[in-house]
Amino acid sequence: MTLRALLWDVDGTLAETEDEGHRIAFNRAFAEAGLNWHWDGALYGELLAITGGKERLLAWWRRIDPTAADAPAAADMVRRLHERKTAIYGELLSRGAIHLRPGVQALLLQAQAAGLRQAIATTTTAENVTQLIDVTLGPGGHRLFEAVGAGDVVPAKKPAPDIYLWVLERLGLPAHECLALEDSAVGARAAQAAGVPVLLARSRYTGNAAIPGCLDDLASLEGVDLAALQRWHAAACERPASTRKADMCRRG
Ligand code: XBP
Ligand code: MG
Repeated sequence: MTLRALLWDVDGTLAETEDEGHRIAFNRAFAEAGLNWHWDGALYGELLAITGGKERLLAWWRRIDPTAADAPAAADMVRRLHERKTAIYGELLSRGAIHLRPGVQALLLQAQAAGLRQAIATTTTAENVTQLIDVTLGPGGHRLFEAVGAGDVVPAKKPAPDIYLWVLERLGLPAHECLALEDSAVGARAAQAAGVPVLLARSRYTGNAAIPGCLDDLASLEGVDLAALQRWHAAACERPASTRKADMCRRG
């Protein structure tokens, strides 16, 4: 089975954006708005189970004050807070606060040189992805990715498979010819639900709980080369049907 495309998650996989960017930006937006909300690392780790910044904000608000969070004005407040958070995240990026994780750039360039197709499948806001690519890979970095599936382009965020299905459709490839690179349980579930084999590279917020069904479970992509990805992908298709999703490695 030939590996034709790499599908990259963004937050936690390309970079440690959650701690270096998103969490800081959320807290600054809260402070600017005069709210006494503060998400420390432990709380944020818990809240990451809810993907999407706007969805996370609303879920948090419902947890601490359900009446206010369900009032008619709440949606506008969440939208404004999130807009400001996105602007602050952009400022952090442009100040060089966020870096690609070790091994990521080498793998991206190796895949490009070998003619592999690459795409992004993320729940984060599209402008965050554009700017992350600009500041870490330069304007030429955009040529690496044939499709960018991000944020609200699909209604249901990870762990729903929608963003992966959207990207597969753009690439015109079957799921089993792709490999997803993910850092989280929700991300892995999304890719698997779309039938895409997943290689897990744990990030700061992944935790230690087992994440079933991944081709391997790494602490980092440092030192991982394309030949290794091809071996993992090939091995996924050799597994007995009982140990993998039926649609993951259809032959033909
Ligand atoms: C991770 C997320 C995102 C970010 C915040 O996405 O859940 O919601 O935490 O981004 P992934 P926004 O791992 O799929 O890249 O505030 O822009 O939604
Ligand atoms: Mg992620």
